[in-house]
Amino acid sequence: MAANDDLFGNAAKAKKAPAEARKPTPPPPGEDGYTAASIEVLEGLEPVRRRPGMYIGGTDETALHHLFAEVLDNSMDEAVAGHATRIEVHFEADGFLSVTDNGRGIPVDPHPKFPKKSALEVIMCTLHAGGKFDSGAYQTSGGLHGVGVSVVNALSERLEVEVARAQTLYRQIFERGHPVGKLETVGRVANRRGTKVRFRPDPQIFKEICKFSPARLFKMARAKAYLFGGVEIRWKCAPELLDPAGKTPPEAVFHFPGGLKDYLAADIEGKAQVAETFFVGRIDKAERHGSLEWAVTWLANDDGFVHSYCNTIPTPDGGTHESGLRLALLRALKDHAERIGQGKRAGAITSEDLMAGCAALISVFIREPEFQGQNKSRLMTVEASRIVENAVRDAFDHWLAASPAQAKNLLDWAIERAEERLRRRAEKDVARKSATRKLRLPGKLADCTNTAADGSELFIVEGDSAGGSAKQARDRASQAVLPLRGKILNVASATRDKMAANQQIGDLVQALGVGTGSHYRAEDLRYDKIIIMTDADVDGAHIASLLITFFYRQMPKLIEQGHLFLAVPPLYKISQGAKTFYARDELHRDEIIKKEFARGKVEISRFKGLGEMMPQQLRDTTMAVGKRTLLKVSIVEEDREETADSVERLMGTKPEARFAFLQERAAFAAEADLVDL
Ligand code: 28F
Repeated sequence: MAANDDLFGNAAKAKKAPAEARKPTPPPPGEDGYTAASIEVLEGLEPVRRRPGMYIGGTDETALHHLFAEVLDNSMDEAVAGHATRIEVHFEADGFLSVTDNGRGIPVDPHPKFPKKSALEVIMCTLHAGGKFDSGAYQTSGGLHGVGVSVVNALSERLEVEVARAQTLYRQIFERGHPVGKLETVGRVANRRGTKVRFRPDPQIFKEICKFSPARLFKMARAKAYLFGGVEIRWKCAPELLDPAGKTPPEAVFHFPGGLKDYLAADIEGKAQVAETFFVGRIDKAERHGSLEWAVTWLANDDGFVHSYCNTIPTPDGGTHESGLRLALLRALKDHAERIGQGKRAGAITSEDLMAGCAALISVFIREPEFQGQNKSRLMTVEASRIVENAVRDAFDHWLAASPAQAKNLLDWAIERAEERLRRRAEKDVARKSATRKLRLPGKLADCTNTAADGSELFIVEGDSAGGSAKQARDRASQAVLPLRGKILNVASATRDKMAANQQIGDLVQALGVGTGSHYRAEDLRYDKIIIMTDADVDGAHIASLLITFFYRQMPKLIEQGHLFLAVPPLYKISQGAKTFYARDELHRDEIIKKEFARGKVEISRFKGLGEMMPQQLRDTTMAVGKRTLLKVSIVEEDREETADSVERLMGTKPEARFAFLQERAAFAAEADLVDL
């Protein structure tokens, strides 16, 4: 597909401006239609180093990996434009990361406005708006989505660019955005072309984490290959950089001509589906506006997801392409129901019912997309909704008509979900109607007097004795306590019925006031903070992991919206006379002794459990706002898959996976803890 393939009708559709308004004709373009003049030169790179957060959202690990995304997106743009077929990603032992494509090669001719500088140097050293469209060199660009490779240059302690173009190899080196030499002609290269960017992030900018995570790089590269089947991406990583227990290989080749179909199959591996086959499709010239691809299925027992992309860039906050998809699926299904005489029963189905269990991927390619949000994570291009809806609805009509059995399974499943939702709402209404009847709360809950969720906290504690201490130690106005008796159900390996029958889970769900799974309603949450407060021992850790598994599987939004915390009770009390300190672990204990008790004898006692702590101690060390330590439970966006794998491996139904995990880490178990497995 050559670059000048007209994938998008916009240019043809745009009305010609009246002659006098037209800009002076640009200088004659080079042999490949590129003119350097198309890059608007805006400003130097100093602002980028001063406030990196403005350009890459921060300097944490996620921001660090945006550097890789930016460079990779530029190679992907070359591939999507039909000029590159291969990309290599190589993470080297010395911490350098290189991306190489076999595209046209960044232009090196002198820049008309800066005759002494090459176009390459201007691109590398100036923050420029995406001139990618003016020059006609590209039809779509993910790279526009980001901030340009110059930002990567500014934030790298060293960056080397090699360009192979017109049988000549050029190279230029930069340090922190400044050229350390002029563009040099290295020599002739017979059958090589393209661009290579090799860089190492600057530890002066990325102070905490300056090392790429091979697992993240691997997944980001793989995702790109799924999103554009016309490119082969080769992955290579120095073996010494790999986590021995991880699953990231030192080498891999990603090439998925099957596109999103393969991606979806990998995403839902093993989960039961409502219909046997996926609903997949792609349109390469939808109404001459753009191209799109989708892969959809419905999961019988798991909550679904929609992952969407624009120009191979993830749009985690959805947008117009996703709304077009949802609308198309719902309308086509209802039309189908009408056709087979089930219109009435299907009337109750809402988009939430249908999408709750829907696992869908959608990828659109749009010229000059509009995004919303600080990190441009939501697509706003209005016509994307119409393009997607028309294309998907038409295709889904055919899919439903072509396989009546599958269509019936899907329709029955959707109707069941709608009816279940209506039943739950009826129950809620009954509860609400009997206004006098108190909200059904578990007897064991010692609620706080505040009725508003804002500022209220729920401590989930293990056992009645800890519960007793916590009830005495708490601030009754804002702190509620729910004692759970013994180990709670492991929801990762329990059936839905077993879960529904479990008293502890029932109490927890009632106390929180929200439903589980797709019935979770954030606005009904009765507390702002949910704090798991278990003993600082193995059993306490186990209870905490069971509770986290429950929230992760049944109320993931509660974690994603930052409501879940772990209390950190002290393990040691250190005193000398009237002077008392508390330590959360051995390390903290030794630090305190060194710092606070340099001289004389100290008395050290270890807490066996919360139940044996005096309420005052519990309040002053673990519960009181401002005196306590809380750990927030969160899911790192890029580790979503990793997290799902870990929960499945550690808590899931396959003991052999747990066994393998223990074996791999046996070396870390203290001697005393080794058991004869
Ligand atoms: C490892 C990262 O950055 N590859 C790239 C090209 C090719 C052209 C280009 C890039 C600015 C506004 C045109 C060449 N010849 N890999 C990469 N490959 N940039 S970045 O042009 C940039 C100009 O539009 C290119 C003809 N047209 C475009």
